[in-house]
Amino acid sequence: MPYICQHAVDVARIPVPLRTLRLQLRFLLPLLAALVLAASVAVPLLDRVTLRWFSRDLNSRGVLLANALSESVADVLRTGEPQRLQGLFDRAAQDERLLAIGLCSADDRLLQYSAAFPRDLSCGGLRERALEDGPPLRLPGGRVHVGVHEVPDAGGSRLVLLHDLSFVERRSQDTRHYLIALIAVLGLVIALITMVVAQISWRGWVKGMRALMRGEGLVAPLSPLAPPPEMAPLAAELRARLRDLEDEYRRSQGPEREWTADRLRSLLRTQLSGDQLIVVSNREPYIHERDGDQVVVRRPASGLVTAVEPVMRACSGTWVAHGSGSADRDVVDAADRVAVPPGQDDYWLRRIWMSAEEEQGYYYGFANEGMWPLCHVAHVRPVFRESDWQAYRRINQRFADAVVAEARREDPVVLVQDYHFALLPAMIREKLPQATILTFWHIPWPNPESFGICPWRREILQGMLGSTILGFHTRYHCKNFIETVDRYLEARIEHEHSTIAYGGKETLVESYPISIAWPDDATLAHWPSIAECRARVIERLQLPASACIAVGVDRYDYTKGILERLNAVERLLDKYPQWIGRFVFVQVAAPTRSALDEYRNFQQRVQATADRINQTHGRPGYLPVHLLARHHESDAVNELFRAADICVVTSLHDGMNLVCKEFVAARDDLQGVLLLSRFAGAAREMPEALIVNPYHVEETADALHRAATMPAAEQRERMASLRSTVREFNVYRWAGRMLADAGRWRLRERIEARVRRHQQG
Ligand code: ADQ
Repeated sequence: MPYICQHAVDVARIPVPLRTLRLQLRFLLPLLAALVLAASVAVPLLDRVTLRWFSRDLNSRGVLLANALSESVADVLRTGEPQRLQGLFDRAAQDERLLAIGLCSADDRLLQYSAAFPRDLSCGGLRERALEDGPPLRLPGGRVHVGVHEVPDAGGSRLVLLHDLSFVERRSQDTRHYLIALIAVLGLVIALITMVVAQISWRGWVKGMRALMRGEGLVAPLSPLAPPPEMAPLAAELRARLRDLEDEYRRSQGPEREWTADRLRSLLRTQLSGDQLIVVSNREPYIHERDGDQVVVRRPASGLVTAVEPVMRACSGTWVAHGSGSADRDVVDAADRVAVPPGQDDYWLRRIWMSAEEEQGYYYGFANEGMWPLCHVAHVRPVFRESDWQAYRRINQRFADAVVAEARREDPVVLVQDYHFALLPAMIREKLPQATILTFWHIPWPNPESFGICPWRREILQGMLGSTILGFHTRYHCKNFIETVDRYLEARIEHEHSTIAYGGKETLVESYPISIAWPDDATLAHWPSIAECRARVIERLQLPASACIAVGVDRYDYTKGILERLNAVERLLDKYPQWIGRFVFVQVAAPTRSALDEYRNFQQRVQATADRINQTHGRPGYLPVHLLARHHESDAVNELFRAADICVVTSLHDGMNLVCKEFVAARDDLQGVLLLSRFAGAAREMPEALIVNPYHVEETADALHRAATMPAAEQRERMASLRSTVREFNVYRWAGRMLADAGRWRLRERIEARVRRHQQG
């Protein structure tokens, strides 16, 4: 996350006093500007008001003077000797403010005036100016106020008083100085108060921010460390930002660098260093079987084991699983453990025992007659028996106890695998509240309506929500799960971040598309050539030399669409008879859950269909369908993939499907065509395959024909693209992304715990 680090460094580099000053300047500069503005408006206003006041004052004085002189003026006018007024006018003009005085007749003749009266002023002009109440008169000596006052009882004659306004200017200047000084002092006081308040609130803010950055109150909105109310919006914002960054980081963990076993190991060293890893699955990765007096080790045919085994080998730890082999008890130590893979001893396998009755209820009953058809839309009704449910709970508890017993510390990383252990996460969480529990659901998750028919739907959801991280193959399965929780539990869901808060704990629901380990150079060096593989398969199965070979490799399960693909093969031979004698379909079907009626019936139907096709279209030396209903070693499966022209994956519903990825990995010659069901999770990652609806026999038959006739160049183009996808989106990436998310989660929880300790201490 270079972006945040860079940002944090920039801020931190600015010294604290400088930062405070910068903040205060942000307050002070606008304040200063406001004060200057106030002064520039107030001073001229003040000038105008002062002038008006003094004008009014001078007018009143003028009226008083006119009244006082009225008798003398009337007397003088009566005698017709206006020069007698000269002495009176000169005395009156000695007043400091009165500049000059004059007497105008009713017809605007200047009758008498004091010495300083400007001679160029006319009585009419002065009267009009006084009437208009205009601005002061500007004379060479300065501004002058003109007052014209009628003298009572003097035949309409008027006294003209010219007042010197320089004293007004002097006073107004004084007032201006006082005002500016006042504004400046006021500004200083406000600035001072602002600085003090800013200082105090900055410190408080910084303290609050530091607390938030330490995680106090950020951790969870309901935690006792919740931030003070004023910080709450900021905390929420920060929390959201952190989540966004986490999401961004998660997304950025994409295609940039190839995931390898080494990279996964280094991730474990850096992000989960010293942490204990425990895997829980029903199926064990190695089965010890008795064969006469010998003990042989077998690898089960399971997508889950195929995916998790490389992770375990990369990071050691303990794998807890059901000990199902006939010699399993003979090889374990006193703690029911055996080191595997045999001869390499990379990790421990801890075996859990169960009686046949318990296995019947937990595994065959609830898991495979209940959960499996419930989660797969394959039109097989789930069966829910109370006794199966009780066995399922009991066995989940037994596995939980084993995990607790295997835990060397209180916070191991536990990888819970699949639908056999829906209750396990909450059971582990109860005993090891600090454990990081990653549950991966290898099969699809249905929509809420379909899941709603399960009588123990709430218990199952509650059990799964004991997980820290809950993984599915696709976003679509995540969405279905979140909607199911929304429908049946009172939980707080954050769709944006794909989290569910339930019972005070949060679960991240995320998609992690599973894959295979991409073959390394050493593995490739041991593979026989394509031609050799083809020759061996042709020889072993007695196929025509020029046969077009299509293969299917599956567990013998009704969800895999084996019946549908046989129907499509039959239709191909009917519709395109040119293929009879040349097109061969080889189905490898590993027996699975044969104790269940549904499976036995299905396997019989498949066998009958294969027989029918062979009877209808077979010839001496040619069988269109080869049904090999037995387990094959991985080398044999690989040989078949390399010999084939077409690989057919027609699952009716599949979480992911690894067979299609194994086929692609096997074809380093860039030849071969993949036919892939649109109902397999893998279809979302592999659009270069021929995508089919397996329920549509005609469409699938046509796709087989198209695959069989596809030009080599087109095959190369499609295969090259498929190979680059599978190579990049390999199993180490699947595990790496999940474990990296777990690492980040643990880091977050450690910080929370530290903050809590810090608060309590
Ligand atoms: P499965 O339903 O077991 O897995 P899948 O993903 O196809 O299905 O894996 C089957 C594995 O078994 C492959 O590795 C295949 O090579 C191997 N296999 C099949 N038939 C075999 C045979 N006859 N002999 C030997 N090996 C055989 C579940 C989900 C899938 C999901 C995986 C992994 O149902 O959707 O892809 O888990 O999450």
